[in-house]
Amino acid sequence: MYKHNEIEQKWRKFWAENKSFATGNNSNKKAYILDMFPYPSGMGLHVGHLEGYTATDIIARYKRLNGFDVLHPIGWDAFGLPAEQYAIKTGNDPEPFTLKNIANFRRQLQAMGFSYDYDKEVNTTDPKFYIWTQWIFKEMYKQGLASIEEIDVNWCEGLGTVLANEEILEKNGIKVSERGNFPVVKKPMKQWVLKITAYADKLLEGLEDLDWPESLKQLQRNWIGRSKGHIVKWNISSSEQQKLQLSTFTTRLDTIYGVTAIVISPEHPLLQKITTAKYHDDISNYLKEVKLKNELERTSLNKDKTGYFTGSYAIHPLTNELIPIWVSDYVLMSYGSGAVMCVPGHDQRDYEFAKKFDLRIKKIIECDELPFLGDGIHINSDIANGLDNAGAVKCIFNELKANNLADEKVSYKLRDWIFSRQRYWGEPFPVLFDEENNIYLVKELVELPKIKNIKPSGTTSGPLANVESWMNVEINGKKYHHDTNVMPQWAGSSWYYLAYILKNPDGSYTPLNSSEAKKRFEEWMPVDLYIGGQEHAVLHLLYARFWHRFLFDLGIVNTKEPFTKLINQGLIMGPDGQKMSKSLGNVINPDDFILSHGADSLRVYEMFMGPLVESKSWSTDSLNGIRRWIEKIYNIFEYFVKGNIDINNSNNELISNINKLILEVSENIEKTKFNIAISKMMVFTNYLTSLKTIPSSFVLKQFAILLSPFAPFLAEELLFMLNEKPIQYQTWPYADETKIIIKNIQIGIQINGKVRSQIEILPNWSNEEIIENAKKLDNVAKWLQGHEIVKVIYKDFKILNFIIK
Ligand code: ANZ
Repeated sequence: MYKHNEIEQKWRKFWAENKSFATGNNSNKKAYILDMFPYPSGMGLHVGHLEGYTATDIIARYKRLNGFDVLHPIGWDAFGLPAEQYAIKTGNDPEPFTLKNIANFRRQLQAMGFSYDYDKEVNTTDPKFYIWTQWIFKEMYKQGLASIEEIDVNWCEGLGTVLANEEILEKNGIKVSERGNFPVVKKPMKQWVLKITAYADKLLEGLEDLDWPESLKQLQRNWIGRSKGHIVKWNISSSEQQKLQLSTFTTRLDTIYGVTAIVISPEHPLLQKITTAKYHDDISNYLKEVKLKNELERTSLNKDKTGYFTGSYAIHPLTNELIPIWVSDYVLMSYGSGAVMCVPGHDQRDYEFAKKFDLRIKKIIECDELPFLGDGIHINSDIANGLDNAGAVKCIFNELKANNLADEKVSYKLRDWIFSRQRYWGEPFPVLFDEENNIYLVKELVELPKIKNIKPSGTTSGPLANVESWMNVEINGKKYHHDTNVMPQWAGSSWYYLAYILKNPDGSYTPLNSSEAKKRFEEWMPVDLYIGGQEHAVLHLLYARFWHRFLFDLGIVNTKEPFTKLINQGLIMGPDGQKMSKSLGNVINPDDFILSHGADSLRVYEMFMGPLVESKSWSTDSLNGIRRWIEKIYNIFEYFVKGNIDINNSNNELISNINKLILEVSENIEKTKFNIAISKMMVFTNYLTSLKTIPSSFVLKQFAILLSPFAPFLAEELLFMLNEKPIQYQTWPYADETKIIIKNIQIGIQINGKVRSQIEILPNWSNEEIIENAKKLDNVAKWLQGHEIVKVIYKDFKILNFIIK
């Protein structure tokens, strides 16, 4: 009788004792199969983790059986807010809490039979790990990519910290923190900033060759938001003596003859200077109003436009017309130059703005109706008349450039990465400040001090500010202090996939900047397959690509990109079709099902639910069905092994079927179509139940190995029943295609859509052969006689239709 608990326990023990999944080191074929490592929350693993982790595990096991050295590691993204909040709430240290959660996660992963090499386990909160996170930071600092800046940051009072743009959501037009849904406001603060913008082009270009979902690449492109355009410089008329100039950024230089206003951002540094006395009060009231709005509210197309005239005029560089300068919050200071040339005739937002404030609307491109946003023949445009967009841009740019009034410019939506968090549970910065706030890099590890009681320490510094003994350092009589902030959670996850490669069985790490590291990276990088949730489309995946590209530029790693192929697993929804959440009470706990149904059933079920990338709803009924299939496999083996193998009884059909199955399972694993691979195996087991005897156990052995990536515990037990060696000593079965019996295929033949006959064909016939043979059939020839065939419609092995006249 199939007893999953006994079987699973037995093989779990065997694998651990034998280090069955140790990273291989004998083959010149290498495969690096990576999961997005989990944040070890107090809740334990959820079924979504298991979906992605089962998928990579199937590939890892398949690759091993195919003679690859496989690196399939796991670790813990263990710094982070929940542990910190828990610690604050309970007055505990986040470290033991985190370690306890990790132990629980590890137990769950082992229960699922994932073939991780636990010697490679990493933990971002381990000083041996984060000394290298700090090292990368220091290298960035040396290269001018990390600096302290006073900037408008996203301040979240509820969390007591600054957040990156990527950590903020818009809910009903209000900015809130992704974690906890607390309101977020803008506030100037001194922060560490990483210049990811310096890598914008490299990050864009690097996307091209990646085997990633196109939609995900597009998300990253949009996030980087590269626009090629022009800066136009406008002299301000009232300021001849001061020679004030204002720059606008435009992607439509061709429309410059349609400009009827200049609109600047409320944060523009020239605003005060150019506002005339008459408009002063209006504008200072307006600025107060604007402070309360967020970016989305400001720039949405359908939001009512607001703004004020400043009282000043700019001189049109080509026509010398006086152009009124307005201020409006639909212009953002953080993009382009913080000022736009307003072309109401040919831009939607400018049109709405002009309508609201009665500005002139000029038509400068041939069209029926304004606003017209497309390309066309330019009119009312003096030197650009008769030209299209490209021609007009060129001729206008040459004219302006000659007078030094325009430049080419590329703008990015991407902002630099704010890298300070006012928290405790993170990597400390490896720096010291002297009393003049000069920065010194610390050569050694800067270890996070233990604190008894984590308390936020106000608005500009983190809880570390409370630890005076750690904060203040005296070296050779000179006083220094540490940074009160720590790094964001994204730091460790930006390079952890390299840390696995550096991790040694004795727990040490080979130095990231050593020649040994370089050699190992050359062996293992890039990651061949990375599977994880869609929620990391821009955050983690952009940061990790940035750090990796930086390490490439330093000569540390040998590839420009870290992750060659990436798959986003689909969401597993609750039984009610809704996203699982505590509040809906539809969360499925894997622990319960491992006990009741077994890990193998759970693995196979999650892979059988549907295509990996699609979202699907949980159904315990279907899980029961899978459990019955798993049990059936066990029973089939037991039946044959107990005396129903008859060597005198050859069966070509069985041999054909298993060889066909080997082809199908291999192909569908390669294509990550695991649900299809499983259904093929189901068809085969149904066939097996129809047999009284089989000629040898060889077929059973082959089947057990095919099953092993999906249901590894059962597969080990089946091999054991057959007296065969465990999986780690086996190889993937070879499909002997000469043994596959090809059955003829029937196709219906239609004449003008009416079925008139049918034909039996062989799968290797060409389309021409099929059509020619069909025409010769009596029942077809009869109908075709005396008619002209105007069209032949043939759908692969399904239908053949002659259209005749
Ligand atoms: C004149 C113009 C005429 C524009 C026209 C568009 C159409 P993308 O493509 O997203 O880069 N713009 C420039 N800086 C801005 C800022 N700080 N805040 C808000 N809008 C700004 O958009 C570039 C266009 O967005 C620029 O081209 C500018 O409007 C506006 F028929 O200039 B355009």
